[in-house]
Amino acid sequence: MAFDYDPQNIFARILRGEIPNKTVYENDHALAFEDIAPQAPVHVLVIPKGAYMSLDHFAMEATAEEQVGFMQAVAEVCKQINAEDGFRAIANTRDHGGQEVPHYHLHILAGQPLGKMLA
Ligand code: D5M
Repeated sequence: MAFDYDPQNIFARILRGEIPNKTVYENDHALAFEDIAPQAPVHVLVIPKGAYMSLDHFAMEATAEEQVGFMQAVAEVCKQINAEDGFRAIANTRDHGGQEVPHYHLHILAGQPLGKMLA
């Protein structure tokens, strides 16, 4: 599959500093910031700094260093939220997954019971 990345998407613009964000954590390969429309008391997005449009694009084409950097950012977010009580991580992917912003992002939701999504 060919992954077609749009460099004008809003998260690319955040990474270029063209749009402000509420940064939670940043390293060389990833940025974590607060979602603008939170669906839970804690709603953080973790994105890679590379030009990857989706989870599968990132998993297939990102370097090992990028993937480790991304997961380190996830780990730092988990340290900052009340992860002991649990959380949900979601990666909406393309049309069927309901993805709106075509730059890979992992939603991390926490801070209240979130119910069960899958039986
Ligand atoms: O989720 C895209 C998410 O991106 C959605 O929860 C809103 C969030 N969003 C959109 N614009 C911004 C800005 N500027 N800052 C922070 N968060 C933002 P999806 O999985 O693609 O449906």
